[in-house]
Amino acid sequence: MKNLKKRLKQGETLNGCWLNLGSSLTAEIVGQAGFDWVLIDLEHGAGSEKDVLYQLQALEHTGAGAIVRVESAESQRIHRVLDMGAEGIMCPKIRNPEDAQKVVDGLHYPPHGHRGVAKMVRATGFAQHFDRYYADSYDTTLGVLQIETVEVLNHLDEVAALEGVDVLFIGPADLSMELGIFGQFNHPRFKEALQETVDAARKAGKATGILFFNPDDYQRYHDLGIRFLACGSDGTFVADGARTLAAKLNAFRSVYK
Ligand code: 3PY
Ligand code: MG
Repeated sequence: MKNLKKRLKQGETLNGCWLNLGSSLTAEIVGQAGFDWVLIDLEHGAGSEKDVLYQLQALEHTGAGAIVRVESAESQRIHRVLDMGAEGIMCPKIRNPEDAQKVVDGLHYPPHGHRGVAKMVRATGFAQHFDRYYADSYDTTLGVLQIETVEVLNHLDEVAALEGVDVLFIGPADLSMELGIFGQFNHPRFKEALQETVDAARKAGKATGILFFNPDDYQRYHDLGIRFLACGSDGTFVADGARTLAAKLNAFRSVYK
């Protein structure tokens, strides 16, 4: 565990990125690069649940804490990735407090939720330290809920106040799409939704997060009080590096031909 939940509670700003290639090798490279956290994506991206295991193993010896975005709040989806050793989960498309409670139920053992118990899993050292894992799990398992539907904007205070909800994470692509202003991140309605999310989280003593692709947006979001920041993905890093290099080589070829 890399103590993401504890560090957020202490008010730290945590820098992260997405992993959407389903690759244990890019997970390892990115994990060694200096990010505080990474998100292994099962909602989108190329990886399967089995690939999550290999990515978590690759990340184990790096400084990056790993959370997994599950495809739905189905408890089995949440249990399986937590049992594999994920430090928390992100759930997309939360609409209301009932959706949020379903996530919390899958995330935590009683009395905080209804997570199913399996002792012989990777997260517990294959039963070697189940008691310790169980005792610490509420304080170490991070619950990240995505704010990206129009409906949830009417329930932000109730969702933020739920025990077990740690981060309200804005999904800018889906949220702007649902608001009918796709990609217009400077649109007044988008900015208003951002501010409402930050305000609700702050009132409840919770953190706010967002994904962006241009590092120059860091200050804008940080100034708003967003502290769980993700920029780019292993896919964008490979694509950017490859395109930049290919363009340079092609430019040299046209000069030195
Ligand atoms: C979105 O932008 O919709 C996402 O889910 C990524 O944060
Ligand atoms: Mg989304």
